[in-house]
Amino acid sequence: MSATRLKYFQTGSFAAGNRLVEPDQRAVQSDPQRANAITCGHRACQGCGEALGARYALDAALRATDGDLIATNATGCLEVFSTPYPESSWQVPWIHSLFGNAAAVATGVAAALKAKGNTHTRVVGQGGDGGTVDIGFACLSGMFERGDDVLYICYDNEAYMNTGVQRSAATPPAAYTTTTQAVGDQPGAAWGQGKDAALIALAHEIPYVATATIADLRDLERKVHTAMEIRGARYIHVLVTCPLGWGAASADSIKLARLAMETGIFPVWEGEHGDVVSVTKIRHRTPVEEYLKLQTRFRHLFAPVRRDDVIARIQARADRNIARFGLLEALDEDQLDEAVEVDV
Ligand SMILES: Cc1ncc(C[n+]2csc(CCOP(=O)(O)OP(=O)(O)O)c2C)c(N)n1
Ligand code: SF4
Ligand SMILES: [Mg+2]
Repeated sequence: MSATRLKYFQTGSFAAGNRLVEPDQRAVQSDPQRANAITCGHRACQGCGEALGARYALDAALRATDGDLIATNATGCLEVFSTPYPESSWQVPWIHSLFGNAAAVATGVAAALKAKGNTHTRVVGQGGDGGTVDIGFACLSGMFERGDDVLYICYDNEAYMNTGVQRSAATPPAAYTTTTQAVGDQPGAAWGQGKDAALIALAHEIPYVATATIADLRDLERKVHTAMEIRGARYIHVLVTCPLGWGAASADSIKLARLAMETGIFPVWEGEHGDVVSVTKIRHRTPVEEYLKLQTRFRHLFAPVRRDDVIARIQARADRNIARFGLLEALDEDQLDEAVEVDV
């Protein structure tokens, strides 16, 4: 599926309306006949990036399969807010797995379909970062290495939000969570821990791996569509904002996701069979401080004593991503050398 990158006509507002592009380039959400995987009535917080990301991802998967889709869902916010018993917001066949086995349940559904001779119904597994990167990782890795015919989507809000904001292996260093308090010389989540699930997925050399954010929903839709055109194990890691867990304004959800991308904190790329094949370039290097200061999970870096040392270390991580993935064409050689040499 091709996609035209929109220009930002309204500089500074981050807005690019459907009215500015030709009808065939408009987002499907402007179409009253659009697919609708999650209807109104769910209990997500205002501004929940996970609700938005899941809706766009599953809508895209529904369109790609003409609605012939089954979804599995790990325990977590997405599962809880969408299915308060006995109700459900889902408009697709949907099964709640355990916290740690959404990938295995998806594999089982795909195997059952195959055993029945059904080659048309497709399967999507879903989970939060805790359910994916932590407790569900063995099931996911097995799904990858066996090449099971499943698209697995991780909605990464960088902590265990459903149970009250505990650290996961996707929580960034220095972030406050209820299990990484902002105390001591190195406040917040420890440095040198955690893992990059998308790069680990890529290392399995599966047919398709991508990262995305809710700041670029057209890009997310395109990646889901691309993934659904491929058979075998596929993985998409979506950064989704969480106003509650990040201590951010609900209205800043999209802005924060965009800042995560434009600072280099969250690189957006696509990979095939073990290689990165495309990256989303950023226009200019936005200082990480712009991103950090909008979230109370990082407020201990600004008061009562400003921690320039920690902010510089986070900047170095972002710069390393920019250099590693070639995110910013404008970086000159000296800056690139400087970025890769910083010890993070
Ligand atoms: C085996 C097991 N341990 C712990 C839990 C409790 N639990 C439910 S959801 C959750 C955290 C979910 O975090 P994540 O996967 O990141 O999803 P989020 O809520 O952040 O979207 C935990 C610890 C559980 N359901 N099962
Ligand atoms: S706690 Fe976060 S992830 Fe959960 S519903 Fe609220 S905003 Fe969404
Ligand atoms: Mg989470």
